[in-house]
Amino acid sequence: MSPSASKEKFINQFKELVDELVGILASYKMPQEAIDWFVKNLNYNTPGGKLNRGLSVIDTYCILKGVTPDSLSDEEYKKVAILGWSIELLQAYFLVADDIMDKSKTRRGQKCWYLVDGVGDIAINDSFMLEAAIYALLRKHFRGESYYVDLLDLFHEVTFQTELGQLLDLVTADEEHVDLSKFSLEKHSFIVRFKTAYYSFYLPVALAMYMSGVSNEADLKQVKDILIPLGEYFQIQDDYLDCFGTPEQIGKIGTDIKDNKCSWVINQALIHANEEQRKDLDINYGRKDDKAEQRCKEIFNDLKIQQIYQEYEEEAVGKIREQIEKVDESRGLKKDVLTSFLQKVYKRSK
Ligand code: DMA
Ligand code: MG
Ligand code: MG
Ligand code: MG
Repeated sequence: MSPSASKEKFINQFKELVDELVGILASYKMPQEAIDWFVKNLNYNTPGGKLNRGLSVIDTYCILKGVTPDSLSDEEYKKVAILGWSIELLQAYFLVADDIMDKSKTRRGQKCWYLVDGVGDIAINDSFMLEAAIYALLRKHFRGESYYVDLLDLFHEVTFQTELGQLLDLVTADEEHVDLSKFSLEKHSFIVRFKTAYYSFYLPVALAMYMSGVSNEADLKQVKDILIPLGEYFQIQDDYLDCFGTPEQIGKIGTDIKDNKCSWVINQALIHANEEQRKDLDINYGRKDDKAEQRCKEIFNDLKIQQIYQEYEEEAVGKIREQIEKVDESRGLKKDVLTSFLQKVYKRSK
C-alpha cells in the first residue's frame, strides 16, 4: 500500500469510530445538540495532522508480526487502527489545551479550536472529552484481552509524564518575570522528554508491542532507551521550526519567543551570545511585542543558530543509529521498528 493509500484507509477507520462514539452518547440518551457538538470537536481536532503517531502503531505492529499491512484481516486492522487513533485522540486532547495555554492562533492550518466562533472556554471540557474517547474505545474493543490492563496502565503513565512536561514547560516560561538564567539545556531536555517523547515515540511502539505479544520487559526498555532520545530530537526540530519555519510550512504560527519558552533555540543562543547580545536578549525575549521578537530572531541569525542546529542534527541522528545497531533481536524485537521511525522524522520540515 502506498503511504497515501494507507493514510486514507486509516482516516476512513476514524469515521467509523466517530459513529461508535455517537452510539455511546446516544445510549446515555444525550440530547442531539450535545452529540453534534462532540462530533464537531472530534472531527475538528483529531484527524488534521500528519498522523505519524497513529500510523506508526500499524507499521510497528506489522513489522513485529512480519506481515504487510494489506495482509491484515479487516478485524485485526481495525483493532490496531483503534490503538493508532487512541494516540491521535490523546494528542488532540493535549493540543486543544496546549493552544489555550500557549495563546496560539493557528494549528494545522486552521484556527485553534478555542478561537472558533462559539467555542471559547467550552474547549476546556472538549479537551477532556477527547481524552475520555480513548477509554470509551479501548473499553469497547479491548476489555476482553489479556493485555487490556497493560494498555490502560501505559496510557495513564504516559499521560502523567506528558502533563509533568507541560507543567515544567509552563512554570519555566514565567510570563510576568523574564529571567533567562532559569533556562538550561538540561532543563530543556527534561521538558521535551516528558512533554513530547513519551507520548509521541514510546507510546506508539509500546502499544504495538502489547498487541503483537512482543512485550518482554527487557524489550520495552530497549525501545524506550532509543525512542526517548529520538523524541527529544523531534521536539528540538519543533522548537527550531517554531522560530525558523514558515506558517505555511508548519501549519502554525510560532509563539515560543513571545511566550518566554525554554526552547532549544534560546538555550543555544545563551551559550553562544557575547555580553552585548545577552543584554539584548534579556531585554527582548519573552515580550509580547513584534519588534522585540524580530530583534531576538536577528540575534539568532547573527549567532548562526541554523548552522548549529544542522550540526546538532547530524550528531544526534548518528548516535541514535549507533544505538539501533546494538539492539538485541533475540526475543522478537526488530531493529526495523526503530529505523522506520527515525526515517519518518529525519530532516523533517513540517
Ligand atoms: C507540545 O509542545 C507538547 C504537547 C504535549 C502538546 P509545544 O507547545 O511546543 O507544541 P506546539 O509547538 O505544537 O504548540
Ligand atoms: Mg504550543
Ligand atoms: Mg506548549
Ligand atoms: Mg512548539
